[in-house]
Amino acid sequence: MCEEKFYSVRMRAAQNGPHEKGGKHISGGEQLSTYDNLKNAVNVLLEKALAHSRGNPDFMQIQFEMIDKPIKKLRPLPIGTNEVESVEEGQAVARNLLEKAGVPMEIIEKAYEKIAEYSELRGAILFDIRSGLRIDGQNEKGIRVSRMDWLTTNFEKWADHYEMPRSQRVKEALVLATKVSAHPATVAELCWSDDPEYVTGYVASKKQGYQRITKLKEYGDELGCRIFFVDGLSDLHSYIDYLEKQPIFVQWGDNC
Ligand code: WAQ
Ligand code: MG
Repeated sequence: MCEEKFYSVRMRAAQNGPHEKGGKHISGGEQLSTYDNLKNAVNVLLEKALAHSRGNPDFMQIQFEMIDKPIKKLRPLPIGTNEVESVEEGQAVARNLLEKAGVPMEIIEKAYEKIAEYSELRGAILFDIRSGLRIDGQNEKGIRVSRMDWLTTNFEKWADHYEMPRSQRVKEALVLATKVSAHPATVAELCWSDDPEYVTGYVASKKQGYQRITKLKEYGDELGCRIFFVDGLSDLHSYIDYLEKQPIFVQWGDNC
């Protein structure tokens, strides 16, 4: 399996036209697949977008391409769950975790002031913790992290072991957080879904791992958030290249 060729499979779906023509983002997804599994990978992404709580898409693009670089393996970030009763309590926990991860409080406040403005994206915001400025320059698009996955059988073993739901969503979020936090310039990530029915979000960092917070927004709210707080970035272009292009497999345990 380790020597096999892999393909990056990506999907984006929107309503009222494609994203670049002002359509509403419905869903996106990325997988790594062997050639034999491509049909299945495309189907998983197709289904993810066709039955989506943000609405029915009228535009969808699914593409695959062979990966020419070796795939790096990463252990999943350690996981923790913070049970909270309210959005206020959840957001207080999130700010506290961000501060402990090394984001200064005034920068956290600055980022929060911008969250409503940033919440219609299909990607993530890069926020520099020195200047307190957004640095990705991608406007309504954001940066989409890609070329990453976790083999389902290995993920399910992990999920059973940690008594976590065997959910595609948890898998995708932990894969993304593991890839992003593995870069030396990433200080922390703050995320909650733009899907109206999903209110659990997280703060991830090298120091504290993947810290789930059970309520970061009200049920029914379609405004999501994904911010990568970065520090000491000498080369923005190579950071973005890592996020978009470096292939990563998350793997738990030591088989392979
Ligand atoms: N790269 C960059 N940004 C992304 C990506 C990606 N691959 N995927 C999603 N985003 C951004 C985009 O702006 C979305 O609107 C936003 O994040 C939310 O994405 O229980 O479901 O896929 O442990 O809706 C976290 C908690 C769930 C899971 C997060 O996000 C758990 C979630 P969604
Ligand atoms: Mg979503």
